[in-house]
Amino acid sequence: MIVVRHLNESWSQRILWLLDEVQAPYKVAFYQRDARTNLAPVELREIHRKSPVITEGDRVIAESGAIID
Ligand SMILES: N[C@@H](CCC(=O)N[C@@H](CS)C(=O)NCC(=O)O)C(=O)O
Repeated sequence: MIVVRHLNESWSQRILWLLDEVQAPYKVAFYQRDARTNLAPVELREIHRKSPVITEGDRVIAESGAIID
């Protein structure tokens, strides 16, 4: 199943909207920006440097355009 690695206040919100629109099954893993730097936490950066990113098993897909395609 697709897991949306969702960073608060980020473009990954668009991926949640898209998956809802196409009624695709997915789960959400939530990540919070660092309160001081506003950067993504290390747990997310270990998967990919930027949000949005989705995973499905071992596959990692980053970049909004690639995810939407
Ligand atoms: N070109 C990328 C842009 C990704 C991007 O700028 N992500 C920002 C949030 S919208 C981010 O991950 N910021 C947290 C950080 O840099 O640590 C895309 O469209 O996916």
